[in-house]
Amino acid sequence: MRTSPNIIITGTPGVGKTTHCEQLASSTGLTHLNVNKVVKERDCEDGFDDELNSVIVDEDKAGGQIIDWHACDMFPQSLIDLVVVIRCNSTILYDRLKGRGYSDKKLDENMDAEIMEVLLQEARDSYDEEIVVELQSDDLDQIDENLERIQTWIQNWKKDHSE
Ligand code: DAT
Repeated sequence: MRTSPNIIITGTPGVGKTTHCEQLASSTGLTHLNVNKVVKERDCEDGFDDELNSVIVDEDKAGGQIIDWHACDMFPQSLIDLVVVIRCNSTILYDRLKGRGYSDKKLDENMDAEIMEVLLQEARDSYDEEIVVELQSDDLDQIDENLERIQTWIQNWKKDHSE
């Protein structure tokens, strides 16, 4: 039985996943699991799903992982309490990705993914609709609003799951 929730923060590259996860980890004490880093460190492109799930299951049996990745369908529903899909206005996202030095091809792919709501659809296909929320991250005020909402959700989850 988890005493802290496991939360996925997903969305197209550049929407603000890591920014949200880092701030949430510091304000709530939950663990920021940057899957990009895990994948690189463990070189686990093969047998990927098993490796990743074992990280979540083993590293902290009490839960409390904030999973930061641009995909979400490999984590079983039984391990996940909330899926946050971060969204971004496409003009703003274009500037952010351009600023990262993405190639035109990579830019086009990611812009298409955001406009076509690929990650939102993946989340809705993979998890119960009541645990999937979509939050906008175009400006700094929206980050603050989102963080407040997620923090309140975490507090309520802990209250509901104590005793
Ligand atoms: P991701 O982890 O989804 O790839 P990120 O957190 O690294 O995205 O953010 C990409 C860049 O955009 C980074 O320079 C921070 C900035 N950013 C993210 N969300 C923002 C927001 N709501 N307002 C302003 N800047 C934001």
